[in-house]
Amino acid sequence: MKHPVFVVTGAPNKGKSTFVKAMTNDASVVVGPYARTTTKSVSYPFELDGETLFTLWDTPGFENAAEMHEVLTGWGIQESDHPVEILRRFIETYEGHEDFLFELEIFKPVVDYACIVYVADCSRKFSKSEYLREIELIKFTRLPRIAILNPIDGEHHLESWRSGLTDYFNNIKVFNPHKTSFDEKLRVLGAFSHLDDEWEAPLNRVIDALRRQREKTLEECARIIRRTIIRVYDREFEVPFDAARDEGEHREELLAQVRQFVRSCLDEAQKDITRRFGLSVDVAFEQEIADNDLFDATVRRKNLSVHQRAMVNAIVGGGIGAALDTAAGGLTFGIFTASLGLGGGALAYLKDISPMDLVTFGGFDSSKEKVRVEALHAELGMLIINRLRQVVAVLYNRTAANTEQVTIRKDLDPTELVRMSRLLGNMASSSRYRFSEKHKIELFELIHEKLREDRENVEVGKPG
Ligand SMILES: Nc1nc2c(ncn2[C@@H]2O[C@H](COP(=O)(O)OP(=O)(O)O)[C@@H](O)[C@H]2O)c(=O)[nH]1
Ligand SMILES: [Mg+2]
Repeated sequence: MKHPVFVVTGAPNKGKSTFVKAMTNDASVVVGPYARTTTKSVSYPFELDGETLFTLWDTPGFENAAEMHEVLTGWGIQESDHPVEILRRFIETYEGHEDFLFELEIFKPVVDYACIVYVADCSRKFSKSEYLREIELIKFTRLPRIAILNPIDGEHHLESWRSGLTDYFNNIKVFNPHKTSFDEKLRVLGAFSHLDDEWEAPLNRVIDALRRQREKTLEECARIIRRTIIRVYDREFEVPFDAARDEGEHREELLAQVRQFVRSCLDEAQKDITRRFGLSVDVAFEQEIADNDLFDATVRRKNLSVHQRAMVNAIVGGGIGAALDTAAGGLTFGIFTASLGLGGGALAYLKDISPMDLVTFGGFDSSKEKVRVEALHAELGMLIINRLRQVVAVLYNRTAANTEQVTIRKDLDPTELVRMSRLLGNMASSSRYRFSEKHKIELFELIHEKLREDRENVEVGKPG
């Protein structure tokens, strides 16, 4: 069976190419700030396991829709004529004719049966004189057709576009390819699937496959994050004792080692995660996920709230353990924050945090040959999880077209914090825990659960 074909059209510079890029995730789609960036129609097949499931055509914008419309109506079309046949005739007649270069590019892929996707910018005024001819041409084909309203600078004229287009299209969807979350993309595919009965099955397959692929990817990401934590906790750091240097200098050197190692582990995990999402590894990351030095105070603050840090340290330190045991079941965030606000943990955070406090150093004994790191703190594991959660949330919602900021709205709740802190505390301090199957599974489950929850709780676009 022939797979579904969508020809993306519209006036110049309305985000047609950006739409194609977002839907296919194909980085090679050319998007430009000037009209006429696209001059030839190009097809972008969407493949899965080597099979093409649908094709999107990126086309140049309309240039001479009014004249084309005039020619067609001048031909005195009969009701019995099939519009696609008339289009064929038009293409044959005007092949190579420079008045209709772009119109021919648009309609050539249409005549083998396709759905027409009309992209318009609903932040600009809907003007009949400007757009009527092109939408009439689209209606003339009697092919399935859908309008995508792209709010490039906001939805100011959404309603006038809706009412202007409603008689011409089978469906109208608002979709901003710059800010699309993964789920919205599936929503558009869902709308596509309703345009033609025969397309429902293949497009549902695409949607199912994308969903399943995402589930699998999240599971893999949870494994990558777990592996990163175990790797970091399991690493031993030591430097030879040097009588000419004091304790502080030895510690600095050890800290530099840990810092470097954690950073390289994070870089590697990030690359690995990026690959799982099928994006290229050299995708330009914005600041929010670019800085992997978790020992830097600013980066650290961004990845662990005052509240979380206080909790992790209080729980691991056993300070308020018993109280938390009973509290974890039903306490709200507010009460938690308030009670901890009085405790040492939160206050300590408000003072300057030091990279040294993520590491416990071994004793400084001049008779020993080496100075070593005794343990890394649970807080470091928490920082790694939060940092990589952010990476996953960004990539989950990233398409080749979308470079917007992604914010995770909901954080760990108290119960999760307690469980995670306890587990990390145990794993950080003993290899017995680190390598116990039971604890490894528990860590995986906690991370996986969080990743699945995060995707419902993200905001795509500049906050506020
Ligand atoms: N801010 C913003 N810019 C967009 C959006 N969609 C497209 N653009 C920009 O508009 C310009 C034209 O986009 P393009 O896809 O090449 O338009 P086309 O000529 O219709 O193919 C490019 O500079 C895009 O980056 C959007 O949703 N938001
Ligand atoms: Mg274009």
